[in-house]
Amino acid sequence: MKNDNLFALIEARLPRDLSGACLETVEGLVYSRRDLLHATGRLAGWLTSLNLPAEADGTPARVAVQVDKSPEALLLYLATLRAGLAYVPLNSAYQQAEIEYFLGNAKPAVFVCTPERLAALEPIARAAGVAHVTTLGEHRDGTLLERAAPFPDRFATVRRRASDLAAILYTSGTTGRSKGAMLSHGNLSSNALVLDEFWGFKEERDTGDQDVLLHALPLFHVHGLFVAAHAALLSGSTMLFMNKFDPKQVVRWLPRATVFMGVPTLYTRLLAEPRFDRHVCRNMRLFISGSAPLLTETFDAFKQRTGRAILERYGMSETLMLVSNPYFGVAADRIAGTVGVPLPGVDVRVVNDDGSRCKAGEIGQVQVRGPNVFSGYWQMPEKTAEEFTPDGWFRTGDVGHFGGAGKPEAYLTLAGRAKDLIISGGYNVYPKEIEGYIDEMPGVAESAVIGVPHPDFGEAVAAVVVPKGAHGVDAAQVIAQLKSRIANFKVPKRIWVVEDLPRNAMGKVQKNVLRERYRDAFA
Ligand code: MLC
Repeated sequence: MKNDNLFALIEARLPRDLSGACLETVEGLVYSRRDLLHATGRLAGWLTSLNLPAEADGTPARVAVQVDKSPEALLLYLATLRAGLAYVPLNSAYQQAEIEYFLGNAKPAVFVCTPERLAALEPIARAAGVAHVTTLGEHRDGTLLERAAPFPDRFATVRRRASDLAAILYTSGTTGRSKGAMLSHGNLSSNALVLDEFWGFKEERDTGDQDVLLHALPLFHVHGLFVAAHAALLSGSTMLFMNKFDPKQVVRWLPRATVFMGVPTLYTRLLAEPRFDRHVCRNMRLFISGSAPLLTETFDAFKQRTGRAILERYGMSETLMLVSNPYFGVAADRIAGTVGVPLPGVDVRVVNDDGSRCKAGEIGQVQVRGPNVFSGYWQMPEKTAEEFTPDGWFRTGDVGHFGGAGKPEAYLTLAGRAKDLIISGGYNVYPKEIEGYIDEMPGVAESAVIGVPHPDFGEAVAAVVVPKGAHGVDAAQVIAQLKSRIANFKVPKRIWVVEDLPRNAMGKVQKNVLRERYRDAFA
């Protein structure tokens, strides 16, 4: 039987000579392909020794991880796949109450956190029934590596079918609670293989050139964990690994790189660096942007400064990558403001409310079907059913149009969101969740959370709050309280206290009026 485990695919692609670097940190550590195999072998050996039972239906045990970015965090992800278990990455900004929810929901058998957070998080993990709690620090410290050290370097990668669960990625929910998107080995590998060709990694390999990917994104989301890391691992590229995005460091290391992936905020911050220029980019063949809309002015400024056209693509946790601007062809084929064409093997349609296809230029709902699309939300069958059409297409929640305004008909332009979602610096934030926290504070009658244009984050979270009673609301205190409870990127950057919220005839809060009113708040 063929092994559809994604790690088996990575192994099959390894060159015969394992001594080459697959990962180098900017601090000077070098991990060869042999190091990758051995370290993931030991970690997978330790995980396997725990005899973690699968669910009755065969769903593998889960390994939940909230650590800072480091090469070992990536190795832990790969080892989890290798051991046939399911990986649950958690944003390092999440606070205790958020972690409590994720552990209670995913019911992992193993939880890995930073040494610093162990005291606070271990009781929460135990209360959620987690059997094994261990730690991993940013600099190879913590108990995880000690536990794995005695295990052999060799490990036979566990057999998995394409439909078997590989990872659960939590995405914020419209109703406030996060949903776990279940991704299979088949989802991950089909998407990685398509991108390998579509973005030219295969061609570089075939012509004997070696790509060097500068990896500066976090490791707990689709973009950094899957898109960037899989591209490098499958193509035999070297990853230049940065634990945190720092534009000065990027400028320093770019001359060694050929590919960079980022959210738009990374590109605007790079443009703010005076030393970021054509010379620094001289070896670069590709800059990719995603996770949030790239402004045409950023695309243009980047092209002017570097001579390179950023390739914008479109994806989400539930579908991985579905649409991309082209790599091959002239750079002019990358059209600013569009997210490009459906990837090979991925079906994308734009439909009216009645399900009929929209004409070119006509705005409708974007839906997708293909081997990249997840199997559903973890233990939420009703929610899953709602998000798929009766004929099996996933409703992305985005609205857009093919063609129109002089653009080729194959190109998709996103025109907005059907769901009330804010994307701040590449992180998704659902207003409902934040409103829930604000509304339960004493002195608050109600609130409306909105996204407001922001020069650095694209959109910033902001809140409009109506006080209850005579004492009013102290905006600074609301912010301070939120900071102690939820991930910092979700905390409103501004709060306006008002007497009442604008409502329509049906009594619904008119967020569009608020967005318009505060549009220039961060200008
Ligand atoms: C940090 N801060 C943010 C923020 N990131 N505020 C709003 N939005 C964000 N995204 C705030 C912190 O709360 C803090 O505020 C202050 O900035 C400094 O924190 P920091 O941690 O030092 O920030 P920094 O390192 O500068 O982070 C900025 C960033 C980061 C842009 C590098 O946000 C980032 O890495 N974004 C990438 C997200 C990503 O990978 N998305 C992929 C999703 S996958 P205070 O007040 O506490 O000082 C996906 C699918 C797909 O969407 O298609 O790719």
